[in-house]
Amino acid sequence: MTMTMTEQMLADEGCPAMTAKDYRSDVKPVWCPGCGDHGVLLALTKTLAELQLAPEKVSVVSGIGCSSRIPAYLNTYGFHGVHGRSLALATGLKVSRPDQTVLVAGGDGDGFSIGGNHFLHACRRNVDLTYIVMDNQLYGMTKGQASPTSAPDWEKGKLTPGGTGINPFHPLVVALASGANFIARVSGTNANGAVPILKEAIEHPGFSLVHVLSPCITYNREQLDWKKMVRPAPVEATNDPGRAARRLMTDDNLNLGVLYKGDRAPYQPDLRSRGVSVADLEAPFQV
Ligand SMILES: Cc1ncc(C[n+]2csc(CCOP(=O)(O)OP(=O)(O)O)c2C)c(N)n1
Repeated sequence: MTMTMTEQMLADEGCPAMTAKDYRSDVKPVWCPGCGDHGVLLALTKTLAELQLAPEKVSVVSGIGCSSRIPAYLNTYGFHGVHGRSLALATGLKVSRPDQTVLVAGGDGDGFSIGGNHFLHACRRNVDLTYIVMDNQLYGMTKGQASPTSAPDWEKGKLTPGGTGINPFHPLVVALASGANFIARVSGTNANGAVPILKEAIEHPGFSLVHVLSPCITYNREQLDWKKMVRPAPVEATNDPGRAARRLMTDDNLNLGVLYKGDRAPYQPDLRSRGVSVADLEAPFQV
């Protein structure tokens, strides 16, 4: 495969390496000061610098929400899609452009409510994507409604003053049961701690879920306590889905690190050998 201009420059002797700053666009984040998503942005730029990926070889796809604004703040390709459909977009992109490193980002509402069905099938298909979910256990952008990961007794939800009374969705258990190939959790308040895990997730073939505890200081200030409550997972990552299932079923949402690392082969259809080109696929949509 021919090198892109940046790759060629990086390969040339004496050319300075890409730094985290090189992956930031000049758009200033609109997130509230103290929002965990700032930490994710920083961790992501540091990870891309560690991997020395050429920005034009990386695509970041998102849905809708505060967290889904992240592609605008990066100097890579980006697609700010519609609510809950980031994984469908990213799947299409990766199967037609396997040379791209495709990252998907968004919130718990985007990924587990409106996008819930896509989440199940993205895990099942196991296309080589890294899905970063910034979980603040609420809908931030629409001003603090309960989400599928809200605690049942969280009484400050704008539409649920008495709490939802419903047990939260456990994205990691669902991901494992649906076939995800890599499952990890990081904290949005510890960017440096997130870097090696994001790196491993990007490098691991197949569908990788990185669950981020990303506090929303505006609609649930108590989430700032997560910083004191999180801990490294007490056991090493396993590649045994049965053992991972037992661990995840008792996971209290506070264990950080790689929790499951599977070895399923990613789904990557060879469109060319089937005689299907991107131009063929696009043809019916030409206006
Ligand atoms: C089809 C559709 N339904 C509803 C909305 C309204 N809406 C925008 S963002 C959002 C939820 C965002 O929550 P989350 O994904 O958790 O992200 P956060 O803002 O907390 O980062 C909703 C319901 C929309 N934009 N489009």
